[in-house]
Amino acid sequence: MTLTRTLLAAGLAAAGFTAHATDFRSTDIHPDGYPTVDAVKYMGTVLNKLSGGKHSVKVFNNSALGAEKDTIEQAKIGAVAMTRVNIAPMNNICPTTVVPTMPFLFHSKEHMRHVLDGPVGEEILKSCEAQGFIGLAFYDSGSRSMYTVKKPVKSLADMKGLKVRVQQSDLWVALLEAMGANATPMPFGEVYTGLKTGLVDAAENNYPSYESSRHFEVAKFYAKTEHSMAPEMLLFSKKVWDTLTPEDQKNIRQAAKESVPYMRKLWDEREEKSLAVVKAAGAQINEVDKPAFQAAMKPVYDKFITDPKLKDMIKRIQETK
Ligand code: GTR
Repeated sequence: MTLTRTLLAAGLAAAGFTAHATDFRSTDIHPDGYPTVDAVKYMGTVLNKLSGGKHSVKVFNNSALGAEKDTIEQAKIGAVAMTRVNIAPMNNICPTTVVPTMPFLFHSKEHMRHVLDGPVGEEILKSCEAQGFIGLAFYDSGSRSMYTVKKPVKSLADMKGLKVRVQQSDLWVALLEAMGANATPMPFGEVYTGLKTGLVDAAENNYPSYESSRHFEVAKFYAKTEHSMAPEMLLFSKKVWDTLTPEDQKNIRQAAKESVPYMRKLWDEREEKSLAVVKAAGAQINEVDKPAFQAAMKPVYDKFITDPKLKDMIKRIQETK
């Protein structure tokens, strides 16, 4: 065996793929019971049935295998078979993923689901193949809003000079800068301490992550900017994929597809539950002057949506009811 083949074989064995193994290893940064974690477990159950017991999925959640940037790398080299990440850390890797990340693009949860279930969603999933990832599905991630430690954000002016943690994506840095803030990219697992020690003044996320990470304990002002509905992605390592039979691949795609409505149900329930938890703990939630935030996003579109293909995708999304 050549060195590359030996390394690949080791990687595939680590990914849970050997002649006898049944479990594909999948990663997630979220804790037990988080909708993304439970949805991938469910996918494993479906896959087990479809494959007559040949394959299933084992989820390593709670950042057991590292932060999202690391697990994306692991999936790329085939050290894990699957990773569930937000679309943001894929922005610098797979260009079309900037599209559903764009600020104020979707006008409702239904609009977002409809688009991602349709041809635009399919095209984005498919386009990541060239970078070594089989896009299996999008999962919900609600809408992301700003939360601050010291004082509430009510208008765009309140963003000026605020040090805001962002996901590790150039688009996210530009987005916050367009709001007048100073963007600080860092992994999710470091945000709690970052907020507590004053390294950052603010972060942004949906209710379930604001709650499960306990960020609400250190940043109690939650301003409903609802600036992005950047979804979650379920990615399969192309390295591992290419070793599977067409039948295996079909089953995996099918199981992932079936986990989407399951995830959405969990998501809707969790959004309500998380909102109740943070409110009961004293989080103060306020509305913002949204049109001002929206208007400030033009430079972000001008900078990131220059490619005609991406322009066309944005147009098709805007035209989708
Ligand atoms: C959450 C998302 C994670 C991660 C996190 C973050 O909403 O589910 O995958 O992206 O946000 O802000 O890093």
